[in-house]
Amino acid sequence: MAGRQEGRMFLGFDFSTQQVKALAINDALEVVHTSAVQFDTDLPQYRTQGGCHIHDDKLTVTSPTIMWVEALDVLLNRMKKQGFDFSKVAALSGTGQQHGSVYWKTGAQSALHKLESNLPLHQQIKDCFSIQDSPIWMDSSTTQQCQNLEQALGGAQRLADITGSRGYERFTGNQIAKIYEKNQDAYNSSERISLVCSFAASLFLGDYSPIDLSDGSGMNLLDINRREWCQAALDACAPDLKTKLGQPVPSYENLGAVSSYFVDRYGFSPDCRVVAFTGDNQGSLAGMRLQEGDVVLSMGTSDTLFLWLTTPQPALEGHIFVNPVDPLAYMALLCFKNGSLTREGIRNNCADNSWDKFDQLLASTPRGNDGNIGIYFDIQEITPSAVGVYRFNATNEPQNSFSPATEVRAVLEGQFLARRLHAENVGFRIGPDCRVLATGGASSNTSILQVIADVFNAKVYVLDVANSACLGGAYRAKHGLLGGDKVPFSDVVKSAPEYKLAATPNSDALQIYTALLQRYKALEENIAQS
Ligand code: ADP
Ligand code: XUL
Repeated sequence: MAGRQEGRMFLGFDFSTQQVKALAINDALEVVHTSAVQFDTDLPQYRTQGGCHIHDDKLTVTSPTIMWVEALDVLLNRMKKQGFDFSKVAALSGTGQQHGSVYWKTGAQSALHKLESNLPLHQQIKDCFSIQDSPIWMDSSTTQQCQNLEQALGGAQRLADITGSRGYERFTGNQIAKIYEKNQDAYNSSERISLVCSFAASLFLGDYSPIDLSDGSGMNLLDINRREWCQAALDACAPDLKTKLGQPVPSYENLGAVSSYFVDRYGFSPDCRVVAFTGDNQGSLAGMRLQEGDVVLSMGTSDTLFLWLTTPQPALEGHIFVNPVDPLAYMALLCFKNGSLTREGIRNNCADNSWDKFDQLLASTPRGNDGNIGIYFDIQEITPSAVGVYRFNATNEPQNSFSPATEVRAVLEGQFLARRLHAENVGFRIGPDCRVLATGGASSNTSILQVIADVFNAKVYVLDVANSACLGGAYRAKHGLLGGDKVPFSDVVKSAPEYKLAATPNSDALQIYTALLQRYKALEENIAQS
């Protein structure tokens, strides 16, 4: 086993929208501790709802930067009271909500260097920020800045080719551009701009942490092919931005020892290493131990796909990031808003609110649904940009309704054909070793998993990974300590629990769904265009 040592632990933190979490694993990768601090309830003085403030325009969404610092104080104190032995932590890493940004005022770096262990962190750095309220990923106030950036780089597709995504309101470059336009003094007095993840790493380091290449890909600023800032994108957003962002590093970078503040106050070992933090989605990819050829299909309220890509094909939909465990590879993130709630709606209409009845209706229909195809975008879909409910028979004629059994199969086949289509649109190829790793509420339904196996013509495994982002942080801490470029991440996590095989494709699935996919693609394209 890669470098196993008795007694030592690895810590992962997750600075997410609603809470800060910590999770520790031992050297055998078993989870030995978890703790969390909820912003709304544990720190009510900041008056957040869901960890943020939605401003009157309904578009601007921020969180008080210092709240995140105080949450860390509370979290570490709690762990100390619970008897957590910080001296055993060999390395720590973590994640942050993607895209959010922190503005360090001139002089903040020297404040980080001089932290005094007898005082809480938040008291010492409360005056270190030139912007008090960090814009977060829920912000959608920067449409104008996105248009400017796309125009400056030669169009939306060109921006996607370079940075992995077309212009998105929440992406940090556009947020920085807005701050520069609206509050030039604050921008000019910022000596450093961090992402939420690199900000969190900076607290542990007692110095500015670089931005990692993977979360850095969520800014519309990084050239994901050359793995360095795209100067034209920086120039289009704000002056002198390169200096303020610092040089990006691979996500497994071992950044140095933990600040003496944490050694003296909490009993960390002075040898404890801080490994670069990354985005929460990237952390989940690591926590779920995605490998080349794998797809994660997360079916919570909405459906999200994580893909491991070697040759990405940036598109006008979805996001391509540098891969967080292998900087020569990529990951894609695709969000589908019409997921579980759409399936649930059809269960309620066609199957008397019962998943059992839903499963029976599904079993009563043949794979391929006699050529019937349904597309159910109850609410405005993200991937693709379209809305409405559409039904077609085997000769592509629009239908007003389907029988309940046809409707049940149509929603599942339509949704998973869409997941596969859009995965292939950004460069994913289903190879013979492809595994679909299913997670989230709907992954408890084996009938649904069978449809996924057939549509993808791949084995489906179920993953029951709680706190995957945090767990990914702990795994990545170990990877970084062992030298991220020397040991493959897959070796480091080899001893983690096996996945459970849940569904295997039927022998006729390839033929049926290859044909159906072609038809689905043409029908969906028509809908998206109109
Ligand atoms: P989130 O993390 O977004 O809150 P969850 O991962 O808890 O969501 O998933 C919740 C969803 O799981 C529900 O909306 C429900 O539709 C779906 N779900 C739960 N059980 C089943 C089932 N047996 N079959 C299909 N879907 C299910
Ligand atoms: C991803 C995104 C969200 C945040 C949530 O692009 O905006 O998933 O990372 O924490």
